[in-house]
Amino acid sequence: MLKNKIVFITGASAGIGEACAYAFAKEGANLILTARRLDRLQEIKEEIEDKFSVNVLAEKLDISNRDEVISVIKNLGEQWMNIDILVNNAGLGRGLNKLHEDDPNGWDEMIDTNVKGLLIVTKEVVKTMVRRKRGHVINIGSIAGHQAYPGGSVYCATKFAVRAISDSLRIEMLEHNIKVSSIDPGMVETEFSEVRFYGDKEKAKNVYKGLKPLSAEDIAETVIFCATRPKHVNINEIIIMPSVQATAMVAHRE
Ligand code: 8X3
Repeated sequence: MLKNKIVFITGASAGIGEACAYAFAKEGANLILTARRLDRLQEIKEEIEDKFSVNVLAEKLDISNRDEVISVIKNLGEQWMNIDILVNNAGLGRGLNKLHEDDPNGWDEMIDTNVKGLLIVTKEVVKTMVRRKRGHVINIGSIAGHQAYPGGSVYCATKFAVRAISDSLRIEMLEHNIKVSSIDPGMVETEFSEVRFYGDKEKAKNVYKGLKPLSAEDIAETVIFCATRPKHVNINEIIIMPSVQATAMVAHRE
């Protein structure tokens, strides 16, 4: 079902994005992998092309740079322009501080990437899907788009925004035969916490202490599930949590 499809993935150099790249390649899809770290993307490209007989295009892209997004998508060329599936995965958290003690620079990073970046990538890719009257947008949201928690005002706000964007877009796309899904995980062990705590590995490790979090592969599997439903079926939204986590703030640790 995914064989020879073209899948565009943001934030593909690590974590959920990278796991999605391997999962789609395993199904025979061709991949446009984008991220800021081109060296990491090149390694992933080589390994995937080695292992699976699919084509991979690696593009350096910072989705918070609007001009860069427009230019990369505009210049994809004949072979790559007919994108079937967009996985909006790139995103980050910065800090877990009370609003009145927080660094506004982190707010800019989160809003510029998680919201404005996702918007411009979606606009540019969806334009091409609307022309072809086919496509599927899969957004990686978060439990933080359903529940606010202390220290999460801006991160949660960005993920509430992603949820609103998915819901609006789904309505707009009905007449264009384009599906919109959102996958909203709880704790997934990736570089997420390390980035959130500005490289503090100890703090990051503590987030997952005493419990088994989701893996990036668990989420990639869910993305593939959404992408392989029959034409008349759409998964609007999936909230996926580790079995030992009930809400954004409540988890059982051994
Ligand atoms: C990340 C999950 O619970 O740290 O999106 O907000 S959480």
